Amino acid sequence: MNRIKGIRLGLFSVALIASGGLLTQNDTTFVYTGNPIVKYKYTADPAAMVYNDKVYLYAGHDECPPGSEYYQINEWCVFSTPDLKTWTEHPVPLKAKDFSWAKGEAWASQVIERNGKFYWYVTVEHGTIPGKSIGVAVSDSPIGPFVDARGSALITNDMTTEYTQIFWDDIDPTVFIDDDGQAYLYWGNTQCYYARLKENMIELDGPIVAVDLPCFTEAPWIHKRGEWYYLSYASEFPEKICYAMSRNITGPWEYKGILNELAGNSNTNHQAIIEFKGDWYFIYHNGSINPHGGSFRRSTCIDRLYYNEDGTMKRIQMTIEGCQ
Ligand code: FUB
Repeated sequence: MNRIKGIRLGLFSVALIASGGLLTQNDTTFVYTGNPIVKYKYTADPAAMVYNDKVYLYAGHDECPPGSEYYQINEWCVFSTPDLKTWTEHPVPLKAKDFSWAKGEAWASQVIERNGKFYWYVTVEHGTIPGKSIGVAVSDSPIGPFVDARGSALITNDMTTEYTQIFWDDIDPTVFIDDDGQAYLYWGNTQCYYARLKENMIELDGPIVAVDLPCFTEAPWIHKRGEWYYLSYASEFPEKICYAMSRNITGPWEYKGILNELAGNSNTNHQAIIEFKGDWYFIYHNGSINPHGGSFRRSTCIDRLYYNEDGTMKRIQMTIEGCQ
C-alpha cells in the first residue's frame, strides 16, 4: 500500500448530499497537492469529461506488483472534482470482466455523454476472438454503475486484419460528437482508425477507415477548439504525445509535431485534453510515485495547456506543482 501523500478529507460511511453531488458509502475525498493527482493508488490511461461544472476523471487501476513488469489492470476507477482541488474517488464503476465476452485487461477508455446517458468505450481482451477489442458500457450517471450496452464487442481484431496482422491494434477508443450530432469513434495501435457511430452510440454506422498519421503508436484523443479539430496521439516508443490538426473531424490531418515529451519513468504517456471553466488542461500519466512507480505502476497528472495565436498548441510543461 502506498503512503498517502495527499490530505485525505474523509471516508464517508453514510450517504450524504454535498456540493450538488451524491456522495455514497466508500466515496473518498482528498485535496490535490500537486502531481500526481492520486497518490494512494496507481491510475493509468486517463480520460476526462466535463459535465455539469465538474471534471470526471476515468482511469485504469494499475495493480502490477512491485518487482514485476506487466500490465495488470482489472478495473477502471472514477474520480470527480468541482474545482480541480478537492477530488472524490467513487466506488469502482466498471471491471473488465463485467463484459461477459471479455477475458479481462482493463486498458485505455473514454466516457462521453449523450442525451443524459453516459457511454464508456473501453479496451479489453476478447474471450473468443483472439486479440484486443473495444466494448461499450452505459450508465445514467457519470459515476456509474455501468453495464455492458451491447452484450458483445463493438470492435474486434478480425474487423481490421486488412490493415495490420497484430493482435493489439484495436485499443484506446476515443469518441467525439461533432456539431451536427454525428458521433465518431477513433482508436488504434500502430494503425489509427475511425468509424461513424449511430445515434444510439453502440453500433457502427459505416466502414472502418484507416487514418494516416506519422509515427502513430496509440492513444488517439480528439478535441475541438474554435474551428480546429485536434487529433493528439502517442508516438514512437517510449512515447511522446504528438498531434495533428484539421478543419474536419475526418481529416485530412496536418501533422504539427510534439505536444508532450517522454513522461518521467514510464514508457507510455496517454493523454486526455479538456476545457474547464475557460482554461485548457492536459491530463497524462507518468511513473512518478516512489519507490515502485514505473511503466506498469503509473500515475495520472494534470498540467495546463496553452495555444498559440494560429491555433497550434504550445508544448506541455510537465510539472510537480501541477494545477494547484
Ligand atoms: O494501459 C495499457 C495500455 O498502455 C493502453 O491501452 C495504452 O494507451 C498504454 O498506455
